[in-house]
Amino acid sequence: MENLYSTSKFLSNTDKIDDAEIVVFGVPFDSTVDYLTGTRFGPNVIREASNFIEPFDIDLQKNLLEEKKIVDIGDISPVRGNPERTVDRVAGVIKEILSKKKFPVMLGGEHAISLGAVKALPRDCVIICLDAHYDLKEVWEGSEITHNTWLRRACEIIGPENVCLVGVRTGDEFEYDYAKKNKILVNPNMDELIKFVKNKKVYLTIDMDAFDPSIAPGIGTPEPGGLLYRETIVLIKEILDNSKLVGLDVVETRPLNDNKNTEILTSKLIQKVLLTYK
Ligand SMILES: [Mn+2]
Repeated sequence: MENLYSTSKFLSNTDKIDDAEIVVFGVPFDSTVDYLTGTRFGPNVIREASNFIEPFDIDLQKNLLEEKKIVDIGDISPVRGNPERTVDRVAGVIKEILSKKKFPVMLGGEHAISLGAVKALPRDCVIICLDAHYDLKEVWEGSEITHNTWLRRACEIIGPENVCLVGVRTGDEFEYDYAKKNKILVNPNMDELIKFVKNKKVYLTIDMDAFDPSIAPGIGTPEPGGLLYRETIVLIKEILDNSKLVGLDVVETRPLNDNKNTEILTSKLIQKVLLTYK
């Protein structure tokens, strides 16, 4: 692994990559610095929150630390102001984790980093993206790789027909038209979703703004009318029961001074996925 440094750890029970089934790492990257961002602080607040959550899951009656071996290898140092190189670093690390037949969990960071995962995935993979936004803009503020454009770039790599968006409720007319014209599956019902993932390899990317801002206020771009926790868990369980999950990222969480609900929700969600995937 390249240039990784360690801060606090995500819930883990080994320090050795070779012993682990699940490899967690952070990417403290955001491209713009203004009051709306701060997702570069995401990985560490997610890690801290993970240590406040019981590893025993009452619904599933399983303890994550008894079920799976988890290592946290620290953060990839992002290349500030250079999303292309940051994405390539992400791709390199995820490729290495997948080549060791392990399950990558990436903590963001802004959503652009997920393009690195897409670059590293086997080509027979589909992507499920939970997001309030399409992220399908052609360019954004002169840049081709941003949190608003990364899924457009991903579609150019894996094909729009292999992309499913869940939780989308805002975008411009060009994104709307692109999704429609290219037959991207947007906000499917449960039958359509199961058909889409059935017996496929799936990569799951969760932008925390997919959730309603009332339960996840610590994100960059709040949008009313989002997903709630329990309905999302039902949906994710259906995805995992019907497919082979190959990796996960959770992005766009940023700390607020007076509210830790978002990082707690983020950590809980990751633990739920790690306990549920086959
Ligand atoms: Mn997004």
